[in-house]
Amino acid sequence: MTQQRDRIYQHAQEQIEPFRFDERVVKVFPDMIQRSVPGYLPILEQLPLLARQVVVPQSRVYDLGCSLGAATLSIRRAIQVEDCEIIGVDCSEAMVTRCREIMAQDNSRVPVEVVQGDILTHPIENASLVVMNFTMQFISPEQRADLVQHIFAGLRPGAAFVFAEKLRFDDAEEQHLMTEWHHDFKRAQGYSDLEIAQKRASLERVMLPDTEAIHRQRLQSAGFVRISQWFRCLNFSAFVAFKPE
Ligand code: GEK
Repeated sequence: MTQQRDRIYQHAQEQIEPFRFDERVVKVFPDMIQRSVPGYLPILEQLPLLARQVVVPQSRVYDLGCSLGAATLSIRRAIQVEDCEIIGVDCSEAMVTRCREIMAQDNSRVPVEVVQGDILTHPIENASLVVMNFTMQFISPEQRADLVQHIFAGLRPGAAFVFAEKLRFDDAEEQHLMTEWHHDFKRAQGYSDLEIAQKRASLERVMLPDTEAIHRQRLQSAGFVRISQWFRCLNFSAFVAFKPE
């Protein structure tokens, strides 16, 4: 399948429907996420460094909200130890169907299972690494603490939880500045003002970013230590946190 350009919001729509990860989005997803999320590719490029450090033999890696498996692939190609498996979980049927095809076309030796399921309830066991890129922001805020505790419980001692998110800022001026810069980034990627405005409206009640302080607090409450912001580009950031040994 050739990669299609995202033109979903190109024409004025009378009514903007809430954003959904459906067939239409799946078709353009790699282009959409790369042109919308500053730092998306650098984050994927850095994941192998972490994976090589933390993934141990006879353990599992989870990619929660895996979409088309970009993080899964980046880790799959990096793992050098024996007897590991990667489990990608996503609730969108369209994403999971396409992700399975992509995984089947990749000939790396680490087995991958792509599961259609809810990350809030899908079991996490014997994990040396859990990755959750740009997905917490789509989980209802009152369920996020339980999700982080669920991840913590499924990690082995010393294992890592890596996640990337869009950030929100308490300071109105900083929020405004980051939003403007993000929109400039999208313009530079070829999105029109109409596309930016309509996509923003579609995500309004669907994607709810947290502040960095809230993320840190939630990780600490769950028991994580050595919490680090390992990547930041404008209002997008990635964190790593470890379960104590
Ligand atoms: C990437 N990580 O390319 N359970 C399972 N999946 C969910 C849930 C849920 N409760 N809620 C949302 N999703 C990917 C990008 S996209 C982020 C992740 C974005 C899934 C949803 O179906 C979608 O595929 C993914 O989380 C979020 O690195 O598009 O901005």
